[in-house]
Amino acid sequence: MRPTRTLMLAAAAAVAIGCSDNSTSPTDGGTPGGGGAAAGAITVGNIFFQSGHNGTRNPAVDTVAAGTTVTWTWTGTGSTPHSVQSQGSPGFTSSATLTGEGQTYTQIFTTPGTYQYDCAVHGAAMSGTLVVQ
Ligand SMILES: [Cu+2]
Repeated sequence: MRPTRTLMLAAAAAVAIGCSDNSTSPTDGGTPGGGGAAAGAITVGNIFFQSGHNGTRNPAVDTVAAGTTVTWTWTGTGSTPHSVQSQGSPGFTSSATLTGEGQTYTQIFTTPGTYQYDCAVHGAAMSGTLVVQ
């Protein structure tokens, strides 16, 4: 009885080690560097847009599936106003000019296309590209 139980414990330990080895390699893929946030989370900073998903900045370049809710969040902007301003075609509804930590602007993108945006206050000094597919 006792030897059998010891063997089973050894086998269980081996399985656990195998699992932890596998978990050290990322499985989500396509997330080089960056904050690791879900696709569609974008930081509005001084003076940049930055993808929360892959870390790209000026332009922040994000690729999302059609139907994704995209959220821009004002982060560390202090008293400096910014906006999310659609540029060119296809376009989307631009935000108001907002000031203050933690402000957010959300849009749901349902139509595939490449959307360009900047900031109405800072123009091309802040830029982003959203690829909806
Ligand atoms: Cu700005």
